[in-house]
Amino acid sequence: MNPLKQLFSEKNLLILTHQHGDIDAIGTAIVLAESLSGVVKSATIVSPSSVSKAANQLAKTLGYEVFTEADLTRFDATAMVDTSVPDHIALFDAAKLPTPLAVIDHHAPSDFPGATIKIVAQLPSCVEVLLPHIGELTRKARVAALAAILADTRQFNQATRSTFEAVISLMKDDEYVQALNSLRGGQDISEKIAVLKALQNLKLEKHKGYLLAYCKAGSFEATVANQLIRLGADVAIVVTEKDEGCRITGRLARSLEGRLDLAKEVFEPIGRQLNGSGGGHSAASSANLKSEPEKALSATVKVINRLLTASFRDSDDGNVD
Ligand SMILES: [Mn+2]
Repeated sequence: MNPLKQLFSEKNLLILTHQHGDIDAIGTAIVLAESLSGVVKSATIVSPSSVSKAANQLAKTLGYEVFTEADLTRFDATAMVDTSVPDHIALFDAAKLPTPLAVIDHHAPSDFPGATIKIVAQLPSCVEVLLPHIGELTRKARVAALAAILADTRQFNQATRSTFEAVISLMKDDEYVQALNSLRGGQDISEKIAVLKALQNLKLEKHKGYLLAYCKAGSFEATVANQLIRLGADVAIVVTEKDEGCRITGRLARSLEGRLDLAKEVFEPIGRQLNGSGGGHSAASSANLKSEPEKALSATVKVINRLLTASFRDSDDGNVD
């Protein structure tokens, strides 16, 4: 029996994602729930505070309900997916999560505390970390896994050779088409408005042929940043105001891969500098900060300017009007 099945045998399992669970987080949760069916007593997927519309849509299509709160006393085991730091689980206290606790994650650094088992690797999507640790997959699990990979690799933009190998093993029948369909129609009008309105205050800078695009958005900072990359930016930085500060998110195009690490060089230092925490991946990273959004944006842009200027010494830089 594999370690996850052994750990969770006969348990009432809480599968917890980061707050506002996205398609990769919820997709991974579904793959796990499917693979433990018949092993656990019950499996409940919880995305603290809220769940993204697209992820909720995927869950519904596959017959799963995603809860946004939970009574912890109902569970006697936890699987934490796609979450590297305890302050990304909002209303929950990491120290009070039911044990045994398995942490399944693809962030760096991943230091979620109290893990009984840690299944962590730096791969483009969280579901790719889980796949080698579970057996034969159901059709639902294959659709969920493909959707998670499509979403977190930004439709294969961040894919590696092993991503494609995983994808091939997941395609048996019409799973890929189902996964693509499940991603469509997930964006609601408020998300589209957030993207289009954010473009009104978009700023652009050029560093040796690379374009840095940044702006403030009302909401959906990750979607806005992804769209800026699609439109041609090499780096996109987007900030939104939150209750006690702001959330700032960055995305990198493949053109700068290996030359800039958003998590290590930008958002982790910014997190320390501006009373918050930052992390993620080299090409997709974010920070929650107790700081004015404008201040956070200009501090982040300054760090990136410095890094880009340092690695590409030539002139021909500056604002683009
Ligand atoms: Mn993820």
